[in-house]
Amino acid sequence: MKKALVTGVTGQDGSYLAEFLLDKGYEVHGLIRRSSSYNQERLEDLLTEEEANALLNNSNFHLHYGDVTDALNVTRIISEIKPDEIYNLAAQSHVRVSFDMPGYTLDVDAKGTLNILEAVRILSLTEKTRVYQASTSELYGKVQEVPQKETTPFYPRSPYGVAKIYGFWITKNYRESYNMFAVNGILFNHESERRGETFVTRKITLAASRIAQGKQEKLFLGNLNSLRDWGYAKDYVECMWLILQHDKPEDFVIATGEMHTVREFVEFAFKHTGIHIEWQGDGIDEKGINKETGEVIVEVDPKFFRPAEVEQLLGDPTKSKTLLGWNPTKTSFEQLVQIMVEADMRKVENEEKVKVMFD
Ligand code: NAP
Ligand code: G4F
Repeated sequence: MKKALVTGVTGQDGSYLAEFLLDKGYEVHGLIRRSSSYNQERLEDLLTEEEANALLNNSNFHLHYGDVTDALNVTRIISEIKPDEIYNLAAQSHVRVSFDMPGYTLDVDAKGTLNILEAVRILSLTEKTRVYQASTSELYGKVQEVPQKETTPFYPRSPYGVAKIYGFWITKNYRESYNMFAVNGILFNHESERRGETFVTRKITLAASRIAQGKQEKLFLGNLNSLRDWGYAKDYVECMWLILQHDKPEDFVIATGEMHTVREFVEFAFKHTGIHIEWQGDGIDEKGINKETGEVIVEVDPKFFRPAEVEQLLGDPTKSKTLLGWNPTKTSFEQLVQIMVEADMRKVENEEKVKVMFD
């Protein structure tokens, strides 16, 4: 039985990956942080009762308290498990928040990655343990080429992107220096019903569901023109695994090859709740109006603008399609929006009216 260690197991991708690996027959070890409030919802509440029982009562699933910034702790856990595969998904993953917390983002996203690679080296596991690093399309930032592929030069635009660029290169450097199977998945945005509530897609699907059910009045957003290549997280975790099963350690772009604006995402999400949006005005005065009632339900709030923006991201998945046999469009953009809205319509049914939205 293969053993895998997943850091960031309580996050969107970590929770899907843990399920995926358990289904493949792996013994899965997850790293969780101590928190004053409960942080295991994605491993429990967001799943159906059947799925949650299957995951939490699975004798092949083990949770370890830890933090990737704590090198001693990470080294001890790796020395006890001696995993065949490590998926380093732990990160301060919010781009706007990284402008508020650049130092912390550096510690987790850059030094955290080094701590894992160093532990594998110090413990003489370089021949046994394969390491997957969660790299990101944010590395391309101010894009130098459209679409972006494995050879496109990087130009990060946030403390998050800059910290992740260290993660990318240190992974490649350990591969080249110590002959390790250490690889980067350069993943473009991927979303799901488990997406964190302050990322734009989930913020939109939750708000659209609440507005449709009379539990929220308006949705405030930042840059509506921003373009993203959005895929479905459940499809993307399969690719993380495929990258580690490949015969050669190589870096891969994972994307759909299609991009949409934030504005389009808003239109599709509301459409699935039965509300049709009409846009009026420009720039910070642009408003989304409910066509049937004439009410303003979407407005722009400059507080959600970023000091430096990534205006567009579009990935070229040719390499992963050809070498890994991965299907980038298993779930279409419209299906993704529908899955998220349907889940949030069910979720908000039992909610009280929202009092205040800070983010
Ligand atoms: P997410 O939902 O924000 O999850 C992040 C996970 O990292 C959570 O489990 C979090 O724990 C954990 N974590 C944060 N700081 C940690 C620390 N210091 N030590 C240990 N664990 C820590 O992110 P995601 O969307 O699943 O993304 C997974 C990874 O892929 C991240 O590295 C992200 O940067 C990268 N990525 C994501 C996308 C995307 O579109 N989703 C695209 C490209 C790359 P808590 O639950 O305790 O906060
Ligand atoms: O959903 P977002 O916050 O995701 P972003 O910044 O693209 O980052 C995500 O994808 C990366 C991969 O490319 C990951 F590496 C990263 O960890 C994360 O998962 O914002 C998407 C776009 C941005 O251009 C943002 O300016 O939506 C725009 N936006 C407009 N209004 C908003 C809002 N973003 C957020 N979070 N909140 C808004 O109100």
